[in-house]
Amino acid sequence: MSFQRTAKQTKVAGKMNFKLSLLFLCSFVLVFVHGFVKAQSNIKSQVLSSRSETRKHQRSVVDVVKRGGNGLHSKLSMSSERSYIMIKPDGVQRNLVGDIIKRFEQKGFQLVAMKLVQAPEELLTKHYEQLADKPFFPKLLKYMTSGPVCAMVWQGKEVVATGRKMLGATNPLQSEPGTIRGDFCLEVGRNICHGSDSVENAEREISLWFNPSEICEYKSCQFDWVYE
Ligand code: DAT
Ligand code: MG
Repeated sequence: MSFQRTAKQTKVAGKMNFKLSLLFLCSFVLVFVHGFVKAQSNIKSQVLSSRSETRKHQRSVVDVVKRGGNGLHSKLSMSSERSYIMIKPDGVQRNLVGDIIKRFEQKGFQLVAMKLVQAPEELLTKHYEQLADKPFFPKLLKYMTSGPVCAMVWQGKEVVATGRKMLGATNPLQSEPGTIRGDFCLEVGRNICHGSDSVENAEREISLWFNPSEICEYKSCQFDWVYE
């Protein structure tokens, strides 16, 4: 028996090898293509599901804000109360504008409008219309028109009631130390600062002293550090 291949046998073996290699290559290509297509579809479904999660999250945030569920809506509405605060002519002349503004700023209130005004008598008569029949009214008008006032609108949670506490009593001698009138003045006719006494009066006074276009609307960068 001879172990040497004939030429014909070698040719047949060569053809077989070629076919096997081709088969192997085709299977390899098939496996590769299958894996690639599967990976692509996985990525696509992941992207789609993350998009739908994002949409779901956005919808739920909007719903929550609409309902006021996470407090954002209520946070915005409770922080939108406004008060008319006015530094009277003696406060301006005594360079107390900065000290008074500082107290409101430090408390966390937001300044939304401010201007110096040499107020005409008619405007002050309207502003103090509830005191028109008081004996001190003419003196009050003379004092309030004796120089410029610093007219301001401050905004924030319960700013009207809190602003009144920060001002102190009408008579400075009865104002607690630590309040503006308690710290800076002595006489009722020189009590340096005005603050609205109710939310309704605040809106009335703001509309007397300011045009709507003079009042700014902006989100303070401190907002989320002042309100929880
Ligand atoms: P407040 O400014 O504390 O709201 P108010 O509205 O009763 O007090 O009076 C407005 C201003 O009028 C007050 O800041 C100072 C003056 N005033 C009030 N009572 C007075 C009085 N008895 N004598 C003199 N001026 C007075
Ligand atoms: Mg008053």
